[in-house]
Amino acid sequence: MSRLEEEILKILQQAEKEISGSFLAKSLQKSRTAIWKAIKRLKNKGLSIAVTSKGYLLQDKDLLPFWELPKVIEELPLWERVVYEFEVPSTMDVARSLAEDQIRAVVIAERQTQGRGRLGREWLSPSGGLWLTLILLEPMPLREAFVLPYLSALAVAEALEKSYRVTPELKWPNDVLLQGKKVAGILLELNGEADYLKFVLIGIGVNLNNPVSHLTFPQEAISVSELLGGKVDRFLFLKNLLHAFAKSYEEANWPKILSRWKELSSTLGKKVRVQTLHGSYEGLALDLDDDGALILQSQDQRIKVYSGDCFHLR
Ligand code: BT5
Repeated sequence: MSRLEEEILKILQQAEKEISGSFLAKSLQKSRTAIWKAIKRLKNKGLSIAVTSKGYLLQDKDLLPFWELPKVIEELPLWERVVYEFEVPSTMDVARSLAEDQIRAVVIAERQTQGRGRLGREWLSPSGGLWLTLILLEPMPLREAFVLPYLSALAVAEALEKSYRVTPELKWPNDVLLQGKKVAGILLELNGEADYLKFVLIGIGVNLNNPVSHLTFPQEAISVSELLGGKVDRFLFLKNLLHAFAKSYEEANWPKILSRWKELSSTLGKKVRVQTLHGSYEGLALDLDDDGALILQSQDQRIKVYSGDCFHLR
């Protein structure tokens, strides 16, 4: 985003009604044509700005304070850059091309038009939620990658607790729940050779101010604003999330992560059905193994499952 676009947006974001082109031109000491061109560029990037005879009105009112984002990243050596977009098909794809160029970025979008979940499922990502992908370039052994979904879900849960004083629960393998409903999902994409990872993309989607509880999904959904009954501060959550993630990734204490995950888990101790690509297993969810597998007690045998969709049974 150019400096001029940024300045225009800051003014429009604070305005209650239309702001005229001449007012913007005067305050920013630019020509009206320059203002008009900058507005056009912003619209092309996916921002909703209504243009009326009285001027410009920003329709996206809940944007993150994007001018503060570089400062947040400066405090976190794990990343070197933040890429902020209004609308993209998926932050995963933006992140992938940055990772291929060896750029350690955090990619955030206000909206995704083709947000995705696991196995190519659709992830609804309208304005108001938080949709981001974290790029990790430090190569780690492939056999340790199992910890990343747990670490990420835990960071989301910790940030939710800290930002909003809510009590999240974790559902195997990668969901964060509030009152038993899905508030966040995590998507991991790995890229590696032999037994080492070149890069990892961690997609995190959190329902914050976007209404979701009216939508029909196999697993009921909820947003933080629906739970708390009012709009919440998304920037606060973003900062807490990035700090929580970076702290626990840098600490690299995997057993501690698994045990914290178990403490917050609503899956362990429940009867569950896990649907995997190879079949469906039913049993009591006993524990997580040290290699990240879910251990199921099914009649007289113990089964280890590494991935799949989990359904809590009554
Ligand atoms: C996930 O998949 O839960 C991973 C979601 C990851 C989304 C992030 S957003 C930033 C980054 N960019 C992307 O394109 N993706 C990542 P899974 O466990 O497969 O759950 C997907 C299922 O959740 C869908 O099939 C729906 O049933 C349901 N779903 C879709 N949108 C939802 C939403 N906003 N909230 C709750 N559930 C939703």
